[in-house]
Amino acid sequence: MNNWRADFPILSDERYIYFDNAATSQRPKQVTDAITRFYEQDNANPLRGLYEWSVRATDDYENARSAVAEFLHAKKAEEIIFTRNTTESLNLVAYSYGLSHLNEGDEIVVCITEHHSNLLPWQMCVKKKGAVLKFFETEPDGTLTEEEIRSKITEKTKIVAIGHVSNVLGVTHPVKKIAQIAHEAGAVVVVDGAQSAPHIAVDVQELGADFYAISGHKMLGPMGIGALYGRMELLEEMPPFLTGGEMIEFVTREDATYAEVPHKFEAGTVNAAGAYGMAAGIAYLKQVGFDAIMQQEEKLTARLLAQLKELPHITVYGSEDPAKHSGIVTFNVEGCHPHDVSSILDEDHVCIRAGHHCAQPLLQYLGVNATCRASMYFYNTEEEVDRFVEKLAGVRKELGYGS
Ligand code: 7TS
Repeated sequence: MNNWRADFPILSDERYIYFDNAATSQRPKQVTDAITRFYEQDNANPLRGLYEWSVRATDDYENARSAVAEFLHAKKAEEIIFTRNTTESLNLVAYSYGLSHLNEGDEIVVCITEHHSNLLPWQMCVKKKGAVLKFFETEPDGTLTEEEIRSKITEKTKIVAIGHVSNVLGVTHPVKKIAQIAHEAGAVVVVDGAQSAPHIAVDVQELGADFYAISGHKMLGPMGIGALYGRMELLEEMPPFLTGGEMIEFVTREDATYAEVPHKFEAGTVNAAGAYGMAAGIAYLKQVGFDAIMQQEEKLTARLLAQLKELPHITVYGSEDPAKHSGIVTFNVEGCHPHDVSSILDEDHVCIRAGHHCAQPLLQYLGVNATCRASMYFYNTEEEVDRFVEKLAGVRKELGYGS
């Protein structure tokens, strides 16, 4: 497994332990080379020029769309809209679908584990349309029961917006079951796939997702490119989110008709190099394979959980089962603020995330203000886990505790 590391130039400095992969992954050379190749060989404004370079740039961009469609198992490439990231994808759904379909008293259901990106857009809909926001509440280990799902989805539910994998607990929510129950109630299902797409094979048709949002930068691709899958029947009847160049069919002084899906949702010059780089990241992930990714993450998580159990003063959040973490381990060190823990670890070149992880309602639910989070990916090693725990074991002493 570790031979993959050689493709990641930033990981060649062995002093560093990068355990903040849930914030953003690292990129293999294949991805940065692809971006360079686009700019050095095919660069022109895509979708508008009638000359060779522009045609090549357009092909790169549209082939990337097909690659994302295949990756998510969408029925058609046109069901993929390129955005900047998961946040923009979810805002697109909220502004375009949400505002045009919600009425006063309609219910939107999210989960208590949501990242703010899959919460604030729905709060906006609630404020603008007089809709009502409801929350699935999880078991202490982060799992969701069918009983809880059924108790929150009613005939008033119009949208169920669910994060597939929690960025704090790493737990995978039962999206297929949620979609089945939501569809029976006549609601659409919006899935925040920011933390799932890098770790597990996603099939939007099999899951029954109506919308599925992902970020390129969390799955080996560049920053500034993400995607939204939407079911074609829904996308076709939705109004545009942003307006301007490239998303029109015909414009008069007073009015405009819009381009077909997906271009209706891609106003302005697109991030073709980003899309091309994202496709290179997807090609790389395919080479590694999700079975191998999950296996390595589970192995590392099991090792980390076992060692943390042996350390005094550590509280771990989430499941005891290493298979239910997607490589994410969230914890606290008794008596130490997570920011202090992270800063002390940084002196040893250990990179973890500390704070509220943009999931404040979840932290309130867990009864904490902040936590530390180590998030591992397939290129991390058991040696790094051991070294990380060794460094962590010294943190309390650094802060003046006897042990
Ligand atoms: N949804 C989830 C579940 C996330 O974890 C994140 C980012 C987002 C949405 C937003 O993604 P973006 O690409 O639009 O920014 N999560 C994190 C994190 O856990 N640490 O830094 C960013």
